[in-house]
Amino acid sequence: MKVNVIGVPLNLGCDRLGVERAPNHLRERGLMQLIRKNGHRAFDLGNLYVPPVSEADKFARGKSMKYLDAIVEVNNNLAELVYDTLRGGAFPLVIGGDHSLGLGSASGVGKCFDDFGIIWLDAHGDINTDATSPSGNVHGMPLSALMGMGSEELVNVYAPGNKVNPQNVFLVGTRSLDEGEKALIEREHLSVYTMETIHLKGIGFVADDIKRKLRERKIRNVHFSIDVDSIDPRFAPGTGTRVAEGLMPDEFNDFVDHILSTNLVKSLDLVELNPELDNGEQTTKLCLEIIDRITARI
Ligand SMILES: [Mn+2]
Repeated sequence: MKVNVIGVPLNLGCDRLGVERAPNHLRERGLMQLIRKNGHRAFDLGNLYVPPVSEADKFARGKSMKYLDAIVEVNNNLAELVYDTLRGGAFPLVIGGDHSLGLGSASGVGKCFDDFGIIWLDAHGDINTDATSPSGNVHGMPLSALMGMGSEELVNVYAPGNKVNPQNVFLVGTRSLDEGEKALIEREHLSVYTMETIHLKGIGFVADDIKRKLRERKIRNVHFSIDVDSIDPRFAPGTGTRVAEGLMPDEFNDFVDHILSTNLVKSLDLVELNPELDNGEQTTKLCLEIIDRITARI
């Protein structure tokens, strides 16, 4: 199929240098050739423009959300690019950058499909709001904003209001949740599959459970958002917010295979690779393997 690669060299959501380098880093190591090898017509749409910021911009809109204006701007543009890509019958492959970009990419998906679900593979919840975030880093808030919770500026990116029904959100690999996030999960009855659940019941059970729910809810389209920190840091050290006891590569691959076998995945983010924090090229290589695996199955 036609695959549009969209680079998002955004680090404002994690407020740490290095992740912005990941899209070019992967390109220089054969990203496009890898996708073409799997039989796709792959186009590189380049990197989205990220406005330059100064230290004064960090808290220009209050202490609770750093670099808010620039992050909103980038996400708005990303949403339009993802929407156009889907409308053109192509697969958007969004390469981060930090996970605040999930807000824009899933917003673009939401404009294209009335019924869609989000599978968010991550060590964290990314469902803080401006009221609950301990850090003010927006990469911890995109998923709550997509569900219509938190600051208006984030909730109304690209289109007014919530983009996805909380019922159709699936968090997987979770092992580090803030108090406000735990409260939101309870309140909204979110489908969260923690590492504890995965260890107890197995990744196959988790994937089957998600597939069953997608079927029951007649969801025909899925946005798959993969944070590299979902994988155990022994295998993926090159990321900014490492949490121990993550997914083993086999579990990760199993899960990806299960989810892609549904043929419901219409778009993908791969985020939070930080080449500057990597152990040599270990995590970079892993990311290329992930993209190879995924593009061989779409
Ligand atoms: Mn994340």
